Amino acid sequence: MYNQKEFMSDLEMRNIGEPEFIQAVSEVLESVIDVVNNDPEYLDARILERITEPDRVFMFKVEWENDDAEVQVNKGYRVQFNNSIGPYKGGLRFHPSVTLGTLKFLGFEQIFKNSLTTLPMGGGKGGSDFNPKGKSDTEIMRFCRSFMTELQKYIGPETDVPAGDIGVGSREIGYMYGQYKRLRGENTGVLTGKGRNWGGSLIRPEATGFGAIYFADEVVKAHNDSLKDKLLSVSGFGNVAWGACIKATELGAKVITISGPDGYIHDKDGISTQEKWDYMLELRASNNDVVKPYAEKFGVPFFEGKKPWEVKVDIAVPCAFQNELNEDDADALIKSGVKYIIETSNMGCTTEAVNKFIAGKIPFGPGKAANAGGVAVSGLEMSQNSMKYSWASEDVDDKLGRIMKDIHSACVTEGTQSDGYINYVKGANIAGFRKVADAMLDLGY
Ligand code: 2IT
Repeated sequence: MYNQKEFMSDLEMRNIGEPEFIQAVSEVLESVIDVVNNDPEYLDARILERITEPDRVFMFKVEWENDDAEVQVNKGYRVQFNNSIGPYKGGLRFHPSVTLGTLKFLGFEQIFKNSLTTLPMGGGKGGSDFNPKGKSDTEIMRFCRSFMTELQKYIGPETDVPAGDIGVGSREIGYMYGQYKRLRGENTGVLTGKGRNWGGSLIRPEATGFGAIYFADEVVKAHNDSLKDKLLSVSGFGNVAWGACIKATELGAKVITISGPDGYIHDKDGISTQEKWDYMLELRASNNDVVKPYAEKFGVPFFEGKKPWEVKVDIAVPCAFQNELNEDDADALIKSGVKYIIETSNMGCTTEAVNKFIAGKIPFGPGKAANAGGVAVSGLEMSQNSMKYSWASEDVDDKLGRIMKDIHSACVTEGTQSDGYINYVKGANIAGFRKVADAMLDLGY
């Protein structure tokens, strides 16, 4: 039998200085501890020790030259966490905050998320402490080239398939894929999130945001409610927030906030026109990492240094960063009458915030379920690359919708409490965990 406290203190001793990883494991453990303790096979196989230790971690140096011909050095990583159900799969994050601990938390979450998608993908994550803010396009290209020169040794279409994450979009994927091809001469599905002209899947750019809103649609329906006329607050202004604004509008809801590291904008009319969506893409492509110009362009209020969780809405949709929504934010949202939380960033809410929502019986869709649409369409991109074929956008969108529906059902099956409250956190963790743990049993050690 596992003792939860002892297991966690032992894990902390073995993973010093990695608080986000500890947090991610602790949240999964909380959900699955009873499942494991009631299964002699899981106990005998020491599943928890094995699933919390990455298969391997690569750490490497990335040397590149800036536009002033000065030599720059960054850290590069790839964490191959678990490949029991398929090739390692997960994004690359370029952000100055990236550490090994960050990527271990993201890789760990990815195991269960990928399992939930129903597609055969294991968990991995990678990235660098490279800061794209203020960099020129050629600097980004040189960095990506150098990063891939090393990364290509560890990845492959049947072993480990990276994609984008924060700071890595189709531009960066393009430069990395170009270098992979230069070095290996292969046209394969070694990366996903590729451009549509060179092997990418339609709907991949939209997939995370669309998927989150499909998931939200399932959540409201399960509560005899609808997205029609609902007010949403979204954080972030990147690819995920963009997709969420588009799909929410399509389903009759209104997104009234987006945010950046500089603050948030409050657009009462809704971020609901093609012009506004296109402007979000422009903002992202500028590499400035600020949202204030949106307020100036569309004449709406900007709240410097503030988070959008102070705005009264029906549904809060964090789409930016881990732990971006804390206990105080949760209190403010609950006080103003929020009805649902759709966590779309990876571990976007602190443990304390999640516990508040659950204690308040507010339906809370965790990131590993709500944002799984992104990696799901990456899985579909892999399928299309393997077949040397491409599906129409309606086909991909339809598959995405069905996957999000299935993820929601899995959460309901595993997470419905005796009082009828659907604990989506527990549901997602147990459903995601079972499949991987059972595969580990089947495969031996
Ligand atoms: O967090 C995520 O699921 C992603 N960044 C997407 C990963 C992928 O392989 O598309």
